[in-house]
Amino acid sequence: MKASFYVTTPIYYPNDLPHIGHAYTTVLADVLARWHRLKGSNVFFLTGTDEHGLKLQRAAEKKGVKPKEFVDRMVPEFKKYWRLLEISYDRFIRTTDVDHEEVVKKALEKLYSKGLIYRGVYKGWYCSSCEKFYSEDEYEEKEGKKICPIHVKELEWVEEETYFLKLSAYQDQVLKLVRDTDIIHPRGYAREIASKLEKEGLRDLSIARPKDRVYWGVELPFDDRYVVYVWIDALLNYLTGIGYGRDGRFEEYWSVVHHVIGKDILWFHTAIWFAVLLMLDVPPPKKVLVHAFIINRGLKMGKSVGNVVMIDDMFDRYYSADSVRYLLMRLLNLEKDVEFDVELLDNMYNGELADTYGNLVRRVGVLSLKKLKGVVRRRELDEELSRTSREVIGEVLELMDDYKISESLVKTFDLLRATNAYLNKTKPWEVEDPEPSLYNAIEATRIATNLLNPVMPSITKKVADALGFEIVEVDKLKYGGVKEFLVKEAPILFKKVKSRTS
Ligand code: ME8
Repeated sequence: MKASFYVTTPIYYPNDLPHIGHAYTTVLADVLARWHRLKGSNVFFLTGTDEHGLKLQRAAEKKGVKPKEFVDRMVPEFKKYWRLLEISYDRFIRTTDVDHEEVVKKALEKLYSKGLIYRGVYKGWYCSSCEKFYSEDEYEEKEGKKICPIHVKELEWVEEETYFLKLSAYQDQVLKLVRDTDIIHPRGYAREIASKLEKEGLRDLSIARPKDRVYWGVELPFDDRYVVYVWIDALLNYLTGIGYGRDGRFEEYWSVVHHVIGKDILWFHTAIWFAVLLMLDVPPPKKVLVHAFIINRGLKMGKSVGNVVMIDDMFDRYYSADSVRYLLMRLLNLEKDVEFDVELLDNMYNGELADTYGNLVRRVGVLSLKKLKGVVRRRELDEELSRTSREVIGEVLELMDDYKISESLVKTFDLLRATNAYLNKTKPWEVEDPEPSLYNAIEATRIATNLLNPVMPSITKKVADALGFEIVEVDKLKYGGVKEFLVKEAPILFKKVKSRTS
């Protein structure tokens, strides 16, 4: 039976265009989706937009349009960028989708009828950019003002009658899931949440907003003066996306769900989400895969800080989706923040993509056409390249299954470098019988290209077409597996960028 794989990204706030921080997460999720397709699994990949709440309401008001009109205008922009980056999602969910609003209402009804929701008064400091309340030990203080540590802007005092969700009743069960299972990855994040739970506990959460303040949301099914708190609405998208309550696929995909998120929304996706799922009698996610931030000048990239790099900027400099995807995944670090450094990216682009991969493909292409009229038959296999290929396949399989994408790219490039060195050593341009050398060089190029396919889907397809092979499922990938290459052309894959320092 085929294995299944379900991967999600956060649903982004469409108050602004997505930037490379959003692309970082979305490309990561896409690479995992493509990797699992390459492993022969049934894959479902969900992304989308988080359209309700105060932040969106205010963004629309600022533009002088109704919230729905505003989000309807923004969604095509997100889809455009994801198309540009070749994001292969199966569904783009919007929290304004009818089936989602139904799921939110049903879930809230269930929680209410189970006696898990009660009325009370909430007082606290709120950040509308995070859409969350900050406690005393979480916010920062500057000149007597309470400041959001993420958006570096003043918090607002909110005091209102609301409804609470009894998260506190689930504190022990949630702590167990956080501490004693391997759901949260990497484990440092699990320790962080466990320690927060131990220190502060899991407090009941205000899950309703009075319509006279926040009118843009899903109405509470048991009190029409309120809308549902945007984070509860948003988290439930992961259930709607695969047909919760109405579709047989739900069971299949839910048991293998991987939530890919940035570390800013870790608490919501662990403490709060695990408790809500327990309340709904839905098993916890299989994985919450967390990454750190891309930072610029020491701060998390964000519109309110004014240090964002846009996706267009990356395309202007590195030309194609494949190179942008490669560079983002090459930077990827789950544990540590990475500084956006153009010089470093230029060097990776020129040194790895252009000089190593591009140059190799061009060389084997040109030589095959010139020396063998493009027909390269299988000859004796080079032992060393064959062994290196086998090792690299094995290591990449392990690394990818451990979400170590950057490391797996480095490994694959070791094979490409070894192949360039092999060409230098065997010199097919001057020997009498260049076929053994060219066969082995193309074969190693094929293996590397196949492994790079999830990260660079178009360029690898172009290389496969030019050199005359197919991208195959990874378990069928074997050195020496191709009898004959019919090389059609020798493409130039990457145009070098002028490094700022050169
Ligand atoms: O939080 N570095 O949406 P959002 C790395 N709607 N990743 C970054 C980043 C950066 N500098 N900036 C943004 C929300 N991200 C909610 C989510 S899900 C049920 C609801 C990525 O538009 C990262 O994945 O603020 C982060 O978690 C996400 O964008 C936040 O997107």
